[in-house]
Amino acid sequence: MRHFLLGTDWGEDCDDAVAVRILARKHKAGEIDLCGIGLNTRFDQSVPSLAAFLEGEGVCVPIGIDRNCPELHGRITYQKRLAARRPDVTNADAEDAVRLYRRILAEAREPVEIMEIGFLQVIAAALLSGGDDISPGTGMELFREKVARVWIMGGRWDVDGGKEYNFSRDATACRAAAELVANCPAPITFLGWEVGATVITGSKLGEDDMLHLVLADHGSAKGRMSWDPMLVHLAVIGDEAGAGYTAVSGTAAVDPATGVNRFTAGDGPHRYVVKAREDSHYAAAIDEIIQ
Ligand SMILES: [Ca+2]
Repeated sequence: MRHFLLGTDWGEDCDDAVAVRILARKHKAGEIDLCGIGLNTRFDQSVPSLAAFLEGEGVCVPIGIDRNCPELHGRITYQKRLAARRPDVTNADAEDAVRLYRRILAEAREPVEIMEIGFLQVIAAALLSGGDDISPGTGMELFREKVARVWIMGGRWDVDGGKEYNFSRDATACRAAAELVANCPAPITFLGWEVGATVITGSKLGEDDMLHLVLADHGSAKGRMSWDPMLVHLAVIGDEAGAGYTAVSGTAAVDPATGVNRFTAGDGPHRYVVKAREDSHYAAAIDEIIQ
């Protein structure tokens, strides 16, 4: 059994919800162990809406939230309907996400893989953390001992000097992406913006399906680009070629001031994926899981 942590910017975009459904279905089927979910954005209804969504999926997974993240008031669309199902839950009920990451890694008896489909400040802070009451080990020690691979939806790898939202939204996002990519002792596979932008999933859900309502509330009732679902689907398969991609190996770097990413091909700890199949192949695979 493979064990996964998920980091998500659950909030503005709805492709995170498609990704969470994939993981919930795989977890419920006993195909993977989803150990926890860390929220790297914080809106009024972040935790209650995610708790309601997970409950609707029939799974119970620990939720953490970045307590240092300023409360955001962006274009949130689908939290309100979900949060109404769990009026008993507030953001204060979730553990700090960095502590959640440290705790899960410290307690893990088998390797853990980390998937990130949002901003990287939580995983970067966990990596650069010092010992605490959870574990005397530093984040670097915990990662070296426990983290087998990191899977990241982020960057743009089809052009030199690509720039993508998860690495560049603000100064915190830029710095975190640079720190994580430069220091992570585990290998990283990136799925970039260019991979998911033309793959549409979620158009075949039933009218009453909770995920359909999420997509509809977002204005994407006919489906949404598939950045996050493609990343988690790739991670769950666990093999780039097996998931329908060519992997380019080398060393990635992110500019801490701008979030611009670059890649030097060759021997190195990083890979980014390039689609080896038609878009319809990935869309069909994901739609089959989420229906
Ligand atoms: Ca996301």
